Amino acid sequence: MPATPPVDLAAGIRDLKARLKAVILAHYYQEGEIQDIADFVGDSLQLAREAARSDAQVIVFCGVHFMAETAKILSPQRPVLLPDLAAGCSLADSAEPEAFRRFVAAHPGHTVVTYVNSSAAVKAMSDVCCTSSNAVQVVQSIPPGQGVVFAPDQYLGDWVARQTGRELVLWPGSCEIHEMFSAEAIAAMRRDHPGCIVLVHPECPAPVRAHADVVGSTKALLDAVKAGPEAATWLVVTEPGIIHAMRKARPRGTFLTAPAGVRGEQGGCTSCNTCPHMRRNTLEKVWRCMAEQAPQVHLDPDLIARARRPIERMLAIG
Ligand code: CIZ
Repeated sequence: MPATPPVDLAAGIRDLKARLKAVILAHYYQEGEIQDIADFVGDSLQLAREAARSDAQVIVFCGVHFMAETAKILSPQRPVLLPDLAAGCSLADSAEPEAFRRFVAAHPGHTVVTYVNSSAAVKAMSDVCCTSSNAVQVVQSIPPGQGVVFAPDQYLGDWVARQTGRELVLWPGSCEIHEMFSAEAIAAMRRDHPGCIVLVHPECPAPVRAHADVVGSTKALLDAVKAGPEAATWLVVTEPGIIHAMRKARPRGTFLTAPAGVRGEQGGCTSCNTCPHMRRNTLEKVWRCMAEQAPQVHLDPDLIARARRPIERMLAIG
């Protein structure tokens, strides 16, 4: 018989957290009310580090499946709860493991750099992982002249190639949210809000990035807001969940969400820029997964061992 959630879900979650000796990790793209009950809020690199370092008995991962898998790979002995197992990722899904195996085989001798937004099976075929926070550093750590395959995000790969001056063989994947932003609509918003500071995630295509004052990972964009003026207007060209942390950092700031739209078209919809996978998690599902200790992420131990090496190599790079 399913348990009945308490009226005060946040208090119920705090109570279960103490009973389970759990740590709650939440990604910046989660709903604000989930970020507010978390012990740590961060990007996938920060959360991977937190998962590895925490001595909690249970990890509750409020994010999408590949992130919870990464936590499980780094902490295989501990249960990793994901409030909704169906919280997937269009980018991770854009690299189907068998097709990826053939792609890697077609580029013998290349170092395979894989964005953590990928399945454990794809990580297991990689030499080193990266996140958007450290992708440039990871590619720079590979000796010049060495061929590099970069997967699965072609736009992040293109940005990294330009930042490093390296030629990268790009897997043609993308994030359905970041790919949707419209360069023309962003230019129009800049005209409507003179002086606004445009923050763009590197998963966006180059014509969108061309409008940016700052290009960077969620953490880098948040750091730019923290270092910026108290009462600026910011145009945020990434999943708008990050605005919760930005508003906390700069309560007098104005945060505008960028419209999504079919690329090349003017205008677009400001709710299409919200990741439907991230938003599958709700406060009630967080409470329920803790109450029932399910659903959990399960991975084959052999896959864990193979997927762990590229993640550890990334963590060692810094
Ligand atoms: O790596 C992550 O956490 C994602 C999905 C975006 C970012 O830039 O932090």
